[in-house]
Amino acid sequence: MQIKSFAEYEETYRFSVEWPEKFWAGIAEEFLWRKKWDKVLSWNFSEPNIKWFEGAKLNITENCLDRHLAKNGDKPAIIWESNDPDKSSITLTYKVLHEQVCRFANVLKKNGVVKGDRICIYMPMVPELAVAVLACARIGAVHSVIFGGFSAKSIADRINDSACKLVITADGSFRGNKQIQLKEVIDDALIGCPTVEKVIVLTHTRTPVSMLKGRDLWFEDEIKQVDTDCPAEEMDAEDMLFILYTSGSTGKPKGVVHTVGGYMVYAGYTFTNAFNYQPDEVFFCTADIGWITGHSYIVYGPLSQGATTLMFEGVPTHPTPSRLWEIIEKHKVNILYTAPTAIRSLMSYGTDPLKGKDLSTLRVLGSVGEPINEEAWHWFDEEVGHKNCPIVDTWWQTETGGLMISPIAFVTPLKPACATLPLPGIQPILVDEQGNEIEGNGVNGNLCIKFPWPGMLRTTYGDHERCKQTYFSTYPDLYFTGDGCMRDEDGYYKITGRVDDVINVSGHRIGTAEVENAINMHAGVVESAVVGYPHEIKGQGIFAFIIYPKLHNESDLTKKDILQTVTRVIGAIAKPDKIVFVSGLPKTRSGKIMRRILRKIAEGETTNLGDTSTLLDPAVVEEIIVAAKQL
Ligand code: 7RM
Repeated sequence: MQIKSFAEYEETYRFSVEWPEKFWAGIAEEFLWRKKWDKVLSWNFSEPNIKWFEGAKLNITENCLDRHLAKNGDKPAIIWESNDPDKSSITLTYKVLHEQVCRFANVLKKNGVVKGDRICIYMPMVPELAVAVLACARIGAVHSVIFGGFSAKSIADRINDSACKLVITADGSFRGNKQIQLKEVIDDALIGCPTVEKVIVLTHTRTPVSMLKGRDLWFEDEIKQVDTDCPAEEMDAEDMLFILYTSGSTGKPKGVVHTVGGYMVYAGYTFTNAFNYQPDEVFFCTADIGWITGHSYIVYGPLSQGATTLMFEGVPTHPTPSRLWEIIEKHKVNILYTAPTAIRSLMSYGTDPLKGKDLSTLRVLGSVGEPINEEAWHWFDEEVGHKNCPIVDTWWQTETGGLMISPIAFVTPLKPACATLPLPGIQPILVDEQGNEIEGNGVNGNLCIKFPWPGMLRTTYGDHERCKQTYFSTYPDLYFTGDGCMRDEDGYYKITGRVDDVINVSGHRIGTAEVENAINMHAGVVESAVVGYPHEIKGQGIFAFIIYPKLHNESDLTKKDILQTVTRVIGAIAKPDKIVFVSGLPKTRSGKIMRRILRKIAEGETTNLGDTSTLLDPAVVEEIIVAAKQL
């Protein structure tokens, strides 16, 4: 199923558009099914209702584990590299991983988990996290992984939204020189989570934790009490595999739902093709499993293809800016998949940290999470790839399950900082504000997808109407991505960034409304408006304009207090980088905040603010400009 030449890509692409069902059935044939499908696809984007491989029976872990045992049982499945460079790495072969997954699946069963139950996972980047994820999938439980940087309140909201029955966590996590007391955060969260019956706690940082009688259990104790035989639960292709919460432009994060069959086929197919994975290669994705990139390209994509996936607990620049290069050298990494924010951060140390590091095993490089700037692209190409490794700039989303618009390594002719062309089966279209298709090349528009693909979201958990409203109602019969996009003279796609109120901070999606709600919870705050602004390392930073009438002399302390509130309500990842206190916000006569103007001010623009004729009170703008300048 690996595409070998550009001509073959073009031919495959044409076929996939003309005969989508035949195309995807052909790809799906390469996976292990207990029973094949009765129907490849039924769909409409109006409800929406999307079903792939209806009637098929399978278990994704038999594809990720069991089917590799006979030939590749002793091949490394997961190589784990600790946060601490002096600690030795751990290798789990397919045989060992299979055994651990079965064992932990039996632990879940022993604690009353059955098919369909939702399980919250809040863990450090350790092998047991992958084991926990796969153990859920083994028995048909639905995992909801929450990134280690979210607060107790965020966790509680997510646990309650999907009524999780059990939580899997650890005492704490290491990230660089920071430690997070994961269990403590879970304890705080669970005060408001009546559905959670059991908490399984892994020992990792060896920080003291409180263990509640009758609720909390040690991971290490539990796995001793079960055996390693755990037949996989037979799943329907359209049974739920996982929920992953993601931010949008309004309200609370949505639980994006992916199902077993289509997601598996899509993650596996895109992995093998875009990265040109070869047997025995080591694939290193630097994302956290708490995000979709980790789900699809640390766990499911690589393992479904029998690959070796490297899992790194720490951060690329700790304890020194050479760390990432040392890991590549140590584990002879062949494919490196990372984010522009990481590249820019590494780039800021110059090329000294690279000196003497053997990166000659690298064959393919990948970028994901945000638009990559040309400077970072060239640095990656020259200093890391030595102009010898194709860079795949992969555009996709939590909702798409896998890569959508991306070069295929060694196949697609590249352009710097460009996601290039849709993968087979993906039908992008650009539309204007009214939803009219923008045809031809050399054009800009809002990026939509007009035909289903197996990895797409099926619903948002517990609220199908919200899924419809968010993704399928802006433009009838199209999936709307929320991204702006240019199609250049050659028909290549270049993503320009979000066109909605979502900020992309270091490749993490943060809704402006969410941050505003958090700020507004702080005593003394009357109103706030949050926008993104260009940030050298993070891509975008968070800029908050806050009305706080009773400001005292120590306004810096008040700022810190507000940051503390945001940390409590959402998590440290949503802390504004800049705060200005203002007496009013630019509003239209109908009371809408004119974010367009605030965005310009946040970018440092002072004169050219666009059309301000609908402003209720122009004096407010003058004041804000002065205040922003003084930062
Ligand atoms: C995989 C992931 C999705 C949003 C998406 C875009 C932005 C992601 C690229 C990109 C330009 C890229 N999922 N985005 N990849 N923009 N070029 N290669 O990041 O759900 O967390 O974010 O990220 O705005 O809509 S996500």
